[in-house]
Amino acid sequence: MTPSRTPLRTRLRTLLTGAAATATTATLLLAAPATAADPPLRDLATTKAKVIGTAVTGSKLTATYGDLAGTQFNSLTPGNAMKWESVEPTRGTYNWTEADQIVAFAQAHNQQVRGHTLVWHNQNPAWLTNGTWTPAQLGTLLQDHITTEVTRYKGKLAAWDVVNEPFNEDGTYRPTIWSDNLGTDYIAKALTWARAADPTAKLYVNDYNVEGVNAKSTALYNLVKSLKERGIPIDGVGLQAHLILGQYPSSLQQNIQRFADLGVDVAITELDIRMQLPSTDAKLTQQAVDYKAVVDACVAVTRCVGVTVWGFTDSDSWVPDVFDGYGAATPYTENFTPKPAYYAIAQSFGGTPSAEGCAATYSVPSQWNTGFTGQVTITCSPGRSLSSWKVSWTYGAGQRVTQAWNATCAQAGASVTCVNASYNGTVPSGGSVSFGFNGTWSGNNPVPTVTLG
Ligand code: 9MR
Repeated sequence: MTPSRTPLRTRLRTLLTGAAATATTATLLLAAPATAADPPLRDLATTKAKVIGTAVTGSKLTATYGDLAGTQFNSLTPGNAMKWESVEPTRGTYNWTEADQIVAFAQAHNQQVRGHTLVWHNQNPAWLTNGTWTPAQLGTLLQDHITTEVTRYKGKLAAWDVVNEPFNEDGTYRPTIWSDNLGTDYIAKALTWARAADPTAKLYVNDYNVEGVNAKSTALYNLVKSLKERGIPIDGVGLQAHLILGQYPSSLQQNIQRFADLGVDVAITELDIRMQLPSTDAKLTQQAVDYKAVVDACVAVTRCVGVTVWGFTDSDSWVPDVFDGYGAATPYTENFTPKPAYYAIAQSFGGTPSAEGCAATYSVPSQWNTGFTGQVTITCSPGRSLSSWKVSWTYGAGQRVTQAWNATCAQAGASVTCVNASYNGTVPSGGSVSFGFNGTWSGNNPVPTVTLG
């Protein structure tokens, strides 16, 4: 079949059937988002016995943000909602609204929840940090806080980040309101109180810059070792993984393995990989390599339970607020387009790499008694491109392609295969290419599933 202009007869029919045709196209485009991997990340992760999680903001869990959070991930971490300043802004007055909302959303979507976080030096309520307390009073306040919050969600959470960020970079204990007043054994106490309030939640110590083997991660290792020797309840370590483009810690898998060998689980709890803005195709490609390396390391170690990204879209990331000129750290753009990093995660969990980041959609712009005009659009995400393409589908109701333009199509039985013309094989990063065809139908004209590859 040779490329040609749309015949006059077809154009007239397009005009005549315009309203119905527009509706058909709109429906098809809505029903067939060109941007999601198939299957979703959570299904892929499950095949590797891992969880894929994201930090979320409760108020955003509607529309596209809610759809993606619910369908792509099987674990949620409240980004801020369970922190002490959020749940007890005034002494004795609790606000569980956002935390409850996130837990309810997770239950409705068959997701785990990681509680975050019970003991930290940040995001404590002003009444606590500005108060004057004896060590004994602080101990009681902390015990009450842990007991109240853990009891509220007893049996509902998979895990708690009980203690957050206890170490300095050199592996010494960070001076905080807790270590200064209660000594470093506040960690053992916090874990013991959490276990008493919910015997089923896995209890973690969580920190950043502990992804590779270094002084800080060795301090965490020694802490866990001594807690276990003392019989203090400790189930896992959280490696936050707030990384910088191109600075993947090459000893990550070895580090995960040494904690596993100690007898605790490991979770990547806050993964993001920031870059200097603006993002470019080259940076997004490097970011995908880095994301894949992190997820691969988790997949390689049985006791690594999974990976949580710290916000799944760039519009919900802490990075631009804190690192001037940096951003684009998550797997989705601000407009919810999956980035190469998204497809890299999918690939780590066993997704197919072919044409990843590009997708084809089939629509029927016009249709009349025995004929129709079809259109296929191939779209690539930012950072992904094609230099040639082949699209195929199988008709389910006896349709036949009679003529195509901007592609060379062949039909054998019900199977149609179309390849690019000499002049339109390139689908640019973030761009699209379309081709059209005329066909015949009778009875009905269902939309086939289209494969790009
Ligand atoms: O994502 C959180 C952001 O909205 C808050 O402003 C910030 C305040 O400290 O905390 C962010 O989350 C942090 C997490 O709780 C612990 N590890 C570092 C995260 C990024 O700062």
